[in-house]
Amino acid sequence: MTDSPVATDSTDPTFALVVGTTETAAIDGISAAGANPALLDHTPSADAELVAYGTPVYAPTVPVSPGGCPTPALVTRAVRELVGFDLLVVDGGLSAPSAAPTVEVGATPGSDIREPTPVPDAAEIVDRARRVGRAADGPLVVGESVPGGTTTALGVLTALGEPFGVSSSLPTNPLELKRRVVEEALTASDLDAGSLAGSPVEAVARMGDPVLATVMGLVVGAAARDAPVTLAGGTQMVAAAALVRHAGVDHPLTLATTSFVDGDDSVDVRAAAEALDCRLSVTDPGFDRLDHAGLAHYSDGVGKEGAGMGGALALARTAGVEMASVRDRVVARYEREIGP
Ligand code: AAM
Repeated sequence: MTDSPVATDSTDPTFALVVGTTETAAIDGISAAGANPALLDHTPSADAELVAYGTPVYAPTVPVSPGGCPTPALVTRAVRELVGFDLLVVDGGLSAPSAAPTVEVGATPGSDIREPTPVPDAAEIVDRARRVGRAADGPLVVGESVPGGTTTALGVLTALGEPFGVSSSLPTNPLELKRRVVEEALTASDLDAGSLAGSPVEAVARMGDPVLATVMGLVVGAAARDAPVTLAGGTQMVAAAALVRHAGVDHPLTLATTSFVDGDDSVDVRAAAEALDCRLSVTDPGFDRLDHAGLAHYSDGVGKEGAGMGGALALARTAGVEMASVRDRVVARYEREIGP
């Protein structure tokens, strides 16, 4: 392992972006990963199109938060234009069509976690994704887009008995609401906190979302071929790391996130990474150096992470690309896709 911000070796990484949905996102006030509730379902499809093509194709619009914070997929795309990484979009349960070429692992949209089994096919999804992770080339960098995903991550962490909190796409994390939803989900699934510590796949099936099942499988597969693995994201990737550890995998893992997650007072991502034996890489894109109203939302704690942004920024650093170049490219993308 090197001191590089991402886990890599001399070969080019595969950047897997897992995109999907959970009906948990429809709970009022739980997510800002879309301008309004009707658009949340389109966010993962749009994020995949943005990273693949640089522009929405079937998706109606570039995802923004209700206040106008642009999707982190813009940042991942900007880095891709500068670094040129290989992209593998995996359908982790999309509910709207995406024009991005996708790999199927049998995932369908996740139900609300207050249903007894929101991801009934979790075992099959994990197994298929494992085979994809095993077959992919080079180091694996894996990111996600699933609105409501921090709530399902909290569900999984709770079922596993892990004490870590989760972050949020909202500037003020609705943690009370999330805890209440997770309590109701435990009751609906007839579980207690920690009762699935020995059954990670069941923890995703009963308390999680199909994206987490897919990420878990990809990582287990990449670990089996001894590839360097980077979890590109924040606290949802903490839940993925917990699933992998509870599956008995002790392969080295890097968690590559943004300074916005690291700076989130509602959660201690450093402690979580350490407890799960993950190397932590934090990158600050320096948006506060720009006088840009859209990107300034990040400095205000909106968005924070998603679509593999932290891992993409880490890849830029590894490739020797200055953050100033990344910022220029993000602004150019923003102006083309959203406006001046
Ligand atoms: C993904 N696309 C996004 C976005 N995310 N577009 C705009 N803003 C975001 N934050 P929550 O649980 O609060 O919904 O946060 C998780 C979501 O936010 C995920 O979809 C993640 O990729 C990010």
